[in-house]
Amino acid sequence: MPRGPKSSASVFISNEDLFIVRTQVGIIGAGPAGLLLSHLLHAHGIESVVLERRSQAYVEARVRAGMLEWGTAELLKRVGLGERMVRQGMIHGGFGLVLNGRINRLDLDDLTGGKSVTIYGQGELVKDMIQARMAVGAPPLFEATPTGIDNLDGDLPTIRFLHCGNACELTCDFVAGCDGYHGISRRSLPSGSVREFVQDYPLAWLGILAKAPVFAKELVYSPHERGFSLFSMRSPELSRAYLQCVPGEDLANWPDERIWSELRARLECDDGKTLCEGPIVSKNVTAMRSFVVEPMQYGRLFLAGDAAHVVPPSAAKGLNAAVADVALLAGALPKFYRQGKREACDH
Ligand code: RFL
Repeated sequence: MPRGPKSSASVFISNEDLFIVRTQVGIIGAGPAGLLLSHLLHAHGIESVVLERRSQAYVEARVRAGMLEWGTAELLKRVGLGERMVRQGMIHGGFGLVLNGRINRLDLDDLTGGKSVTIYGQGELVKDMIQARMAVGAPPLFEATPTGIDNLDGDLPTIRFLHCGNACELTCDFVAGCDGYHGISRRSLPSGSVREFVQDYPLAWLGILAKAPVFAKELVYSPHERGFSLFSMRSPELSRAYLQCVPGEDLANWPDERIWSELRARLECDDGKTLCEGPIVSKNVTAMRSFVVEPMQYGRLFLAGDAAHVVPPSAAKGLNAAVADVALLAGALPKFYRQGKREACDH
């Protein structure tokens, strides 16, 4: 346990139906940012409580990122979260770009001096992180819905939340807002305390996950007159693919046959390779948005990951940026506990 002004345990004190919890860092959101932050803080001897409004099954089943940059994969291995990723993830040393009916390979390994990327589903990573929290007796509190954050300017901010019908409070030294773009953390900041920049794009992505063998060993990006398309994967037997569509596209207009026929039209080249079809197990439409807030801190609240910035999924960047944010924050917070000054972790 670090020295410093507060090193209190995370305790539940039941006061009739009001539960009061005290911890060092209150983390809102059990996505990659919140779970990794909790893991990294634990390694520094700093206690945290993760509040997640959804169920464990829901957060583990969310189909989102798949491409982990080299730096992200290296960090996960270094901090003991990479064991299954190393066994099951797919290392890609390049990707294909369809131009003039041919797949042109860009050799990432060659261009970056060996910094290949790892294909490993966000849901799998979230499962690994939850297991790691459970292994040390600090599981996230699922189905806990924050209703407000008080005293962000003071020494002891408090997160009010509902859990199993009970009104609860989590009092902490710091709050980490890791609750994504739609979360409560950023909305709890006093108006005018931060600046927000948003760019919505006039297109969206229809994403599918299909139990179908991959048709290419690496990702294939295809700018096409019918609209952009990307072929990706989660394993050799599980294909992931995206089609550019209009924002708010109605999935009812996209039966499976139309999706496969559109993917074939946009992705297949003159090389004779054909897409393998299979049952589509997930379909969704994702808006394309760029967003950033600055600064990412107000008083004792730090924003991290999608709560602070969003890049369109085409960049394959959001999860990697979330990991970078919390690595930085987890490096700064121990300074507070060593020096006893909040300014030690200002940015
Ligand atoms: P998350 O993952 O949104 O997690 C936030 C968590 O907070 C919970 N929550 C709340 N909890 C309590 N109280 C509230 N009021 C709450 N409000 C929300 C949510 O339930 C959730 O569990 O944010 P985090 O941790 O910052 O992680 C960010 C990443 O999820 C995101 O940037 C990536 O998924 C973006 N992304 C990709 N990133 C990559 O680095 N590589 C990729 O290949 C990649 N592909 C993608 C993507 C995102 C996509 N979509 C669907 C947006 C592909 C797609 C299609």
